Amino acid sequence: MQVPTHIETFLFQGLECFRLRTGAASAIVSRLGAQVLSWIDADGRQRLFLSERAKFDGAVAIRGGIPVCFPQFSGLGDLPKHGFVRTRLWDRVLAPGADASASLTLRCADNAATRALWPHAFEVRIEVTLGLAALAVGLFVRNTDAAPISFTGALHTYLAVDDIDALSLYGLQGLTYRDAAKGNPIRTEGDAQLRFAQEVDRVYHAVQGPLTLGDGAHTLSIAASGFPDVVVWNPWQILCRGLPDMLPTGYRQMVCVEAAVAQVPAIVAPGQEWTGSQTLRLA
Ligand code: TA6
Repeated sequence: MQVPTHIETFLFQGLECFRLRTGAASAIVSRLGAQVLSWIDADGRQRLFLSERAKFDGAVAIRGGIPVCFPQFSGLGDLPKHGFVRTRLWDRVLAPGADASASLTLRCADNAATRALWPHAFEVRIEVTLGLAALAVGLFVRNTDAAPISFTGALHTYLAVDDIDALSLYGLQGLTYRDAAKGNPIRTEGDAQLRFAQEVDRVYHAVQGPLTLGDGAHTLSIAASGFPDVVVWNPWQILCRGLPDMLPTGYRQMVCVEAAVAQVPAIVAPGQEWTGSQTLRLA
């Protein structure tokens, strides 16, 4: 059966956005940051967290959805935290029949402002594909410079959570991780399920298989390719109170499970392209 797909442009929170529809599922992607801001599944359930206090003025990154962190993950270098493309206006890459597609591609490239911070020529693209029961986001990093480029980054996915006390993340047991919430020691995950009862900020290395997020009756499979690391973040109560763009109780409604290049930077030769993706699938 052919599933109807459609893309339209519209204003959301004053931002130029695209709405993708595949059957009864829909997603919203902002030109600002090429950020997915909403994914509503075919049952009408919102799967991404977007803070009620998120700022949409472009001065700071939008708190929620799927921010694109590039060319630096977090504070792993001298650039602004999480790089500089979260507050860039990206352009749509239009192909014939694009408005009847289930996929949207946005691009941004170096300019004088990025070269002042990071002296490299590059082009990055984000491709968002909405399926009936899945959302996939691809990141493509093309080196348009004459010398190799090296970057870290992430798809900083904020997932909506019903009950943080009942939440479990499966699939990390046996992996080493850097515990950023505890002063960065390297540990090995001993538990089959990660539960949330305090601040969690961990970079898991060499993640192979898909992870499973159990949220009461709702289960999500989280798979990645190309990205070697997975970052799991929940600020919990005290840090959350210090975030001006979060409700004090916002940490109870979200968890970030991020596809990342963090431990070892990716190196892209001139003229080459690096590709990574994250797929969220209803399970
Ligand atoms: O990915 C986890 C993390 O690096 C945390 O340390 C936390 O700071 C979070 O990202 C949010 O960063 P942001 O710059 O968006 O406030």
